[in-house]
Amino acid sequence: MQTGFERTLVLLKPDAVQRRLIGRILQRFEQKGLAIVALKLVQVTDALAREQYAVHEGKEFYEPLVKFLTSSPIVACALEGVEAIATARKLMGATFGRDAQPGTIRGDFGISKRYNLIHGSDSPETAEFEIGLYFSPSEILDYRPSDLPWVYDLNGPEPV
Ligand code: IDP
Ligand code: MG
Repeated sequence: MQTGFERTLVLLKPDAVQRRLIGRILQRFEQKGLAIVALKLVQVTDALAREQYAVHEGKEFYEPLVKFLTSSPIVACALEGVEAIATARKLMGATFGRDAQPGTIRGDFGISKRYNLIHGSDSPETAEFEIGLYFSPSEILDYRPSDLPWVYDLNGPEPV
C-alpha cells in the first residue's frame, strides 16, 4: 500500500444484497475515488457475526443484529484511499436511514432502525481486525488504479 493510504472494511448487509443495491452502493465508493482492493460475496456464519460485533454483546439489539447479518449473503469489500475509514463512513451516513442525511447511502436508500444496508470500520485498529476477519492477505490486491495521479496530487511525499 502506498504511503499515506489507509484501508477500511465495508460490508453490504443482507438487505442491500436482497434489494439489488450492490452496484449502486459500490458505485458511490468508486466515484468518490476510493479503490476496491478486495471484494467477495459471503454467507456470514453465526460465529463470524458474533466476533465482528463482539463490542455490542449484551446490548438489546445484539441478537437481532447477529440474526440480520447471517440471514442472507453479504458483500465484503476492502477499500483503499487517503483517510478511507472516515471517508467511507461519511458516504454511509448516520447509523439509521431515518436519521441519515439525504445524499448519504443510508440516507438515500434506508428508513429502518434495524436494516441499515452497510457497515464500515470506525478506526484503524477496527479496520485491521475486520479486514482480517473477512480476507486472507492473498485476497487483498495491491495495484495502482490508472487514474490515481488525477484523483490525488501525487507530486509530493504524501498524496494530497
Ligand atoms: P454503525 O454501524 O453506524 O457503526 P454501531 O453503533 O457500531 O453503528 O452499531 C452496529 C450496528 O448495530 C448498526 O449498524 C446497526 O445495524 C445495529 N444497531 C446499532 N444500534 C442499534 C439499535 O439501537 N437498534 C437496532 N440495531 C442497532
Ligand atoms: Mg460501528
